[in-house]
Amino acid sequence: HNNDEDETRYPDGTVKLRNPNIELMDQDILYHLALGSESHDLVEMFGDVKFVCMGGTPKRMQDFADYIMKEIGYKLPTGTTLQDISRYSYRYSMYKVGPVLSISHGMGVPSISILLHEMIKLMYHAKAKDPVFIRIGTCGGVGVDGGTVVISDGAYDPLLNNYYEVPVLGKLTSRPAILDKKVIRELKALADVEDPYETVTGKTMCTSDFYEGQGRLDGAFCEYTETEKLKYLEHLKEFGIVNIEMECVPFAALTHHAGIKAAIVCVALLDRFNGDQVSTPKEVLNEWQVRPQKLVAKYIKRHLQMK
Ligand code: R2B
Ligand code: URA
Repeated sequence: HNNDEDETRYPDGTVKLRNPNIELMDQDILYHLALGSESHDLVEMFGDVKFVCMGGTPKRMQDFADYIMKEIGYKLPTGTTLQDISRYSYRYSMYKVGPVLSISHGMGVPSISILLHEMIKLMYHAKAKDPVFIRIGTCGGVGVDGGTVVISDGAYDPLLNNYYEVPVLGKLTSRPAILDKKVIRELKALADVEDPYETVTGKTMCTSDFYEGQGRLDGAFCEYTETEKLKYLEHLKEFGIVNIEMECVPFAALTHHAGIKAAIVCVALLDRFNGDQVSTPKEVLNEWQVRPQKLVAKYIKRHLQMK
């Protein structure tokens, strides 16, 4: 444990909240999860959580829950099926498979940041010990082929700053976007050299828009040339950016601020040097999207066996 962790976590690994207001409240309603600290026994429901996996879509996260269930050999209580715990929120979907949570975060910075506030508080209320947060996502490649798995080793905004800036009370606050080096190393080591695709590590850029924000030529608007786009991608590549997505900066910053270890594993849907449209057939994309899940499942299995 380094100093930062001591500040943000209790010796037993439970999450310390850096907000004194919460303890003074009668009840904390996790509105977008359809859960509450008084209406639900959060310790009973979530106290055993070790891995919090997040990804954009409800379908992918339900598939991941089914997949991880098989992989870790988890059996649901007889007569029950996997339920979306947050179904009454109509916002995010959450599935629990033993020590693994699988949750959808929607698209972009605001959506994942709301979820992270509530997930960090959920871990605190539940007294979960040393939970690791992992984002399983999709991205655009910068000089890497479609189908490539990218483990982020840094999270940068479009100005290439590796911190998360949010206006708070009319002033910009800045929090460092830091992912866990050890988790990154372990994930990289678990990649199978026999896989018919590459697994690479590199810097990830986070944008607030899919089209102009990522230098695409195919949005509703475009006021730059293809040459300018390619020059920009070249500039990103030289800086070490290997992929572009829309959540890494708040994900890295808010988990780090909470003293929670975090990693991001994405599959590239295309190499942005070759185009902008996601035109790969659905069946192929579906196979690609399983790739990060396989790697994260290996990581989870390995850690469950170590105990
Ligand atoms: C990757 O894919 C989504 C946009 O298509 C966005 O959520 C992201 O980060
Ligand atoms: N997600 C993104 O944010 N960008 C892409 O190019 C593909 C997926």
